[in-house]
Amino acid sequence: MFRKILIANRGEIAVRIMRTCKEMGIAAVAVHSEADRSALHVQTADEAIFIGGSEPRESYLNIEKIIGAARACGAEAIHPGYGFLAENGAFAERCEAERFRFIGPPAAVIRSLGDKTTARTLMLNSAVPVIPGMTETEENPDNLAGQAREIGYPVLLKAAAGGGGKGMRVVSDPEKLKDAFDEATSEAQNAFGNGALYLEKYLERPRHVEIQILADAHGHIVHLCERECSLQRRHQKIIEESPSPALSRALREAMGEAAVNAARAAGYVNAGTVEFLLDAQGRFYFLEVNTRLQVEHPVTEMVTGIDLVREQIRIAAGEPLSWRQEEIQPRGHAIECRIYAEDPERGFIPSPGEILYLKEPAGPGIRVDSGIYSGFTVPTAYDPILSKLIVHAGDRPGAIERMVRALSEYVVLGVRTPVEFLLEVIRSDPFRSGETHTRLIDERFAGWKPSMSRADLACLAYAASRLSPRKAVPSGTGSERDHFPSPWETLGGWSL
Ligand code: MV4
Repeated sequence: MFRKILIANRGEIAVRIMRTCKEMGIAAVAVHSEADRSALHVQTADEAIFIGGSEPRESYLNIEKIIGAARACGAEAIHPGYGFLAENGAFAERCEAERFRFIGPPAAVIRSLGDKTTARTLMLNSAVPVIPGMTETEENPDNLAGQAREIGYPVLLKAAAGGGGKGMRVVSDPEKLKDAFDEATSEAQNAFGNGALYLEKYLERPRHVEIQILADAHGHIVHLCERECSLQRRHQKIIEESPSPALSRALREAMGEAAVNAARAAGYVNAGTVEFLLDAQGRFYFLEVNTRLQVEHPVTEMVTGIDLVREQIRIAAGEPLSWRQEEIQPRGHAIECRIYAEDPERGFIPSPGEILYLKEPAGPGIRVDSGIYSGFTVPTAYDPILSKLIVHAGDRPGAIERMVRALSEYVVLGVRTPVEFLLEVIRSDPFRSGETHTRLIDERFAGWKPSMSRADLACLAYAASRLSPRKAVPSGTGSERDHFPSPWETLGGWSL
């Protein structure tokens, strides 16, 4: 087993990975940027290495800096977390070339699954149901009209290098095909440096159901059931759960088997997620494979009792899977809410800044994967995720009650969060009845307003900061020790 792992990431996921390293007796090394000098992942690590400026390109996205840090500390393996370099084939390749074990799939697998048309072709050849559509990209929009007619309108233009909804356009009639193509191709070119597009049949209001898989280097593959991720806002997942309220035991088994076939077809090794769209008739279709640990992995950990990071590390070290398929039985129900520094009153724009006061929920069946503490300044340079709140209970109604309690206990002052919004969604009738689909949030909760005014919240933040104990001040920053900025200074953009 490895003695030392470098974690090429930041925030809550870096802290999460370090926790498993500790339990396994493996030293965990953090890397950090300028903006993250006092970040929680730096304080949690056994060792921390400064790798550069706050801009991701200068630090967390910089392959040379990461490799240099791994060399400097003598790490044997690198865990990429999610985002940043996690699905970068060149990075995985470089790790292997430098003799660091990459904790993820082989570079060639990352590359082939990263190309959506290649992935579709792989699945078509392996008894995995695929959304009707093309398996080659098309450069000339004039050549698409015939394909679109064959597939049948409405069709969806997608970027071959895509994911996350960028470079995607729904086209409902032939007249609009050319304009949609021009928009989508330039969006894809800007986002991925690759404007190649293809067409799929557009499924209306599908559910997004994904299957977690684990594959070891000895040809064993298991699935860890599904996560229901249908509640999204503009392609950003906000609530995830397992099991999915939409799956029967038979459908779970069929989708699990399809996911294992998909992994086998791709030559997959390590943890991965096979995404499917599920239509109202219970038909499911392959969407894509995510070749990383996902943000929402904890709901799977809660219902299966399996530590996915531990399995990732064991697999990367060449050990066989710890579990046979028959041993993996989901128990109870888990729900995750993502807590971002974002302003629900202003279209969920990022709301970075100093955490003036923090009280995280606790108690039976509650897990908080957090990357912050009271006194930490959430940087502007990165995705503003603060934490994930995960609850586990015997059944779905129990998990909903528990999530209501947990969200009600959660207090974050100094930055805006969606806690109140999430409470309203979790308590809503469509959520309670499990009628979740990918457009529910945009259709039912558009124009939502918080009950408390910004001025009231600012007063609360001020009072809380006077009542709270001294803020944690990281060592080595003595000059800041005597300065306790008042909330009126640090509330920055807040207008009273
Ligand atoms: C689709 C679709 C409907 N039909 N493909 C959005 C992100 C990208 N990875 C795939 N996405 C979709 N692909 C076909 N053929 C609808 C979506 C989609 C969606 C998918 C999952 C979760 C939320 C979504 C929200 C809007 C659209």
